[in-house]
Amino acid sequence: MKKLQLITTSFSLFLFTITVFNAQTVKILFDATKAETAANADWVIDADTHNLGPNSSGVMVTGQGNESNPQRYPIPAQSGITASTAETFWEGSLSSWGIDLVKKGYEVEELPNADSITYGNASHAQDLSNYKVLIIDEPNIRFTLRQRNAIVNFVKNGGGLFIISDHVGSDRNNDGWDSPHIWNDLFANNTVKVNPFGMKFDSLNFSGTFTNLANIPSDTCLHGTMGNVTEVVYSNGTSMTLDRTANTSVTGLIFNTGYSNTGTTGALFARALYGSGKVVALGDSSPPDDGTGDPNDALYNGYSAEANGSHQMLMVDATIWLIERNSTTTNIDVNENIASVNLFPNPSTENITVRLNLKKSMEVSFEIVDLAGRMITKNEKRNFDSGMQNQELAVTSKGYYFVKIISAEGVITKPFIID
Ligand SMILES: [Ca+2]
Ligand SMILES: [Ca+2]
Ligand SMILES: [Ca+2]
Repeated sequence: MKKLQLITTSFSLFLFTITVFNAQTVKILFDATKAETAANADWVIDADTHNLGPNSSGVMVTGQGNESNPQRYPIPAQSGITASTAETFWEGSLSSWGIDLVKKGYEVEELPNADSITYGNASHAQDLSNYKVLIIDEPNIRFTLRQRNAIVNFVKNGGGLFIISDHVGSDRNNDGWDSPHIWNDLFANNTVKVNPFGMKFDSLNFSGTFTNLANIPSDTCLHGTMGNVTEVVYSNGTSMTLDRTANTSVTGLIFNTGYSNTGTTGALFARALYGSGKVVALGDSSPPDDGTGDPNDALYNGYSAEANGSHQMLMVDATIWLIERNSTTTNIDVNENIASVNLFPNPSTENITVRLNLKKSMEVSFEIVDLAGRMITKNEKRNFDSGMQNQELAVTSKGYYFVKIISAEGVITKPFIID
C-alpha cells in the first residue's frame, strides 16, 4: 500500500503541472463578423460599445443602431478571472460560457465585426491558424467561398469548430439568409469537400424539452468534466439530418422525441471528426444564452437556469472535446501503427501497468477516465524511447475505467477493470 500512496501523490503534482501548461497554449475564438448581435441576439462574450446595426444589405455598420460591437480582447482582462468570478465580469450573453472556459484554463478572444475569417493568412493577426477552436453562434451573413474553404480547411488540419444554428426563418439582419441556410451553404458549397461533417440542418422551428440522449457512457460531450448532461431545452430551434456516407464518424448525441437515439434524423446535438479536426453542432442558439448582455436586447438565461444545468455542462464539455486531440471516444486503437498497447494485469486489484511498444521515440501522457467519462487521473507528458516501455498507473477505487495514451500521433484508448 505504501507504494500505491507514493504513486498517487506523484500524480497529484503532475495534474497541477499539466493544467498550468494548457492555460498558456489553447486559444478559443468567438466569431462576431456575421451579425451575431443583430436584433435580440447578443452572441458575444463581451462588448463595451453598442453602436452597430444592419445597413440595407444586412451588413453590421456603426451608426446604424445600438447592437453590441465587441473587441478582440474582452475587458476587463481575463487574467483577472478567478474561480469565483461572476459571468457579469463581461457583458455579452455568452459571457458565462467564455468565463467558464477561462476558468478551465483556456484563453478566449473575439473576432470583431469589422474583421474577417481567414485561414493561412500570415499577415492577419487573428488568422484561424492561431486558434484551437472556432465558435460561431448563429451566423446571420452568408460566408464567402473563401471563408467557407477557410473554415473547412481549419478543421481538416486539426481545428475544432463549434457550430450553432437557430430555427428556420431567423434572419435577424433581414438580408435573406438565416443560420440553417448559411451553415448548409458552407457544407454544400465549399471546394475542399462537399458535406465534410455529414451534417445538414432541417428547415424546422420547434421548442421543447428533450431527454432522448445517445447511450454512450464514454462520450465526454455528454459525460465530461462538468457533469452528466440529461436534457436539452429548445426555444425555437431546428434539428439535423446526419449523413454517414459523407462522414462515417458523425454521431448524434441528443435527439428529438420519437427518433432513434442511434439514428441519423432528428438530431439536436451531434459531433463528427473530419481530417485531423473535430466539429460539434447544435440547432438552437438559446442554450448558450446566459440572459445578461446588451441592455437593449431581450435575453433569456438558458445557460444555467434551464435543463437542470445541462446546457452549461454541454457547452463547456463539448468545447473541451473539440480541444482534445482527434481521437475516437470508443475503444478503437487509432494508432496501432505507431504504438501497440497492452494492459496487465487486467482485471487488476490495484495498479495497472501500461506496456507500450513504440515504433519511434515520442512524448506520451496518460489519462484515466471512468465509465461516465470523468477524469480520474492525468499525468504529464514525458519522452519514451522506441521499443517496449512500461508505465504503472495508480487507481484507488474498484470500477471500470479507460486509459488514454496521448501523443502527438493521436490517442489510444483501452478499457480495464479494478476489482
Ligand atoms: Ca443584439
Ligand atoms: Ca441574415
Ligand atoms: Ca452575460
